Amino acid sequence: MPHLSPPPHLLHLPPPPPCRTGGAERFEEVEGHAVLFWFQAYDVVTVTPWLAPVVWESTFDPVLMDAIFKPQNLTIAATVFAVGKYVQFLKDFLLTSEQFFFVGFNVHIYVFTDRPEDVPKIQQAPGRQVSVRVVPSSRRWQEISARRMEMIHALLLELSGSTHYVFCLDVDSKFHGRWGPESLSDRVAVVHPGYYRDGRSRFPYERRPESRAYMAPSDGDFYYCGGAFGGNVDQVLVLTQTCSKNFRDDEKEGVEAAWQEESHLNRYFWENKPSKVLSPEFLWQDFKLLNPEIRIVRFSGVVKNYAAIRPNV
Ligand code: UD2
Repeated sequence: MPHLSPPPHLLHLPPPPPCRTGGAERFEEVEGHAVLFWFQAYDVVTVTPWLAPVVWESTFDPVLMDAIFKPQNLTIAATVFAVGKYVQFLKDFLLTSEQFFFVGFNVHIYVFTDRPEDVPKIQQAPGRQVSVRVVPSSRRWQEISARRMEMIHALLLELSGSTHYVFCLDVDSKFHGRWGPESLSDRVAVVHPGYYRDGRSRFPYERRPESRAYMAPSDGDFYYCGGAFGGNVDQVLVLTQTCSKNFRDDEKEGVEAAWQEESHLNRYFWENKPSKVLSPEFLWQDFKLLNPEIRIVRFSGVVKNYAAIRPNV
């Protein structure tokens, strides 16, 4: 946020109603004027029971984070799959990543697609690049979604030693706000925006014991999304190897977990706790109304017509 000097036209909003949770004042720029806003503070979890931070707006100082991490000359990879008609989402994904995703860092985006000729060329800042990897088409969306883990694993075997961190992201999404080094850690999970207010009995984990993604009713911390996860390259190598092996072993026994790799990811993070958890600011969904505790949307899934874009329904 830009530093604002004392405002000539200060709009001081009326004091907030009494509340138990408290709040904070903050200047924000609105149409060239500094406006003093009152932010209601809502109770959110900012640290897990195993002492991993949960990253929300105002739990970190972005200027300080950049000052610490930029001199380290890190390389950050991102993987994104755009198979079949999903290639149409690439342009917005790539353009908005330029604006918001690790700005000022070395960023290498790996696009996995069966339509390399349709990958848009975008202008990138120095230190940023896009590479295309050709993958087979598929007649089942479940297979595209599920096979991502093994293809990411193969890529990471190449990147280990030269790339520090990787994030694996859904393509049908856009960046809307800063996503920077505050997200870096060994194992990084994002809390699913659809379930973060629910108790674990409502989480859509795989509930059949015959699957390797099985979660018993008493198991589970958060429900994490498959559309964004990451961490240190060597840690994500282990994660993708484990999840893809479990998926394949299930498949040999005729089992497909309820939410494919997302189910296996949730099982993995139950056994191997994330060292950092990102709040749903890091993967929201455009169709959802904003809840008051979501003060910034950094990355969000676009509204899509599944029947029109998936190879099967
Ligand atoms: C959710 C998850 C997704 C995955 C899926 C279940 C979130 C926000 N999304 O998304 O990560 O776990 O459930 O498997 O957590 N894709 C293609 N071509 C296709 C179909 C899929 O490229 O024809 C890729 C693409 O990168 C897409 C991703 O797979 O973003 C996930 O597929 P989806 O977006 O159709 O799945 P969705 O919305 O149910």
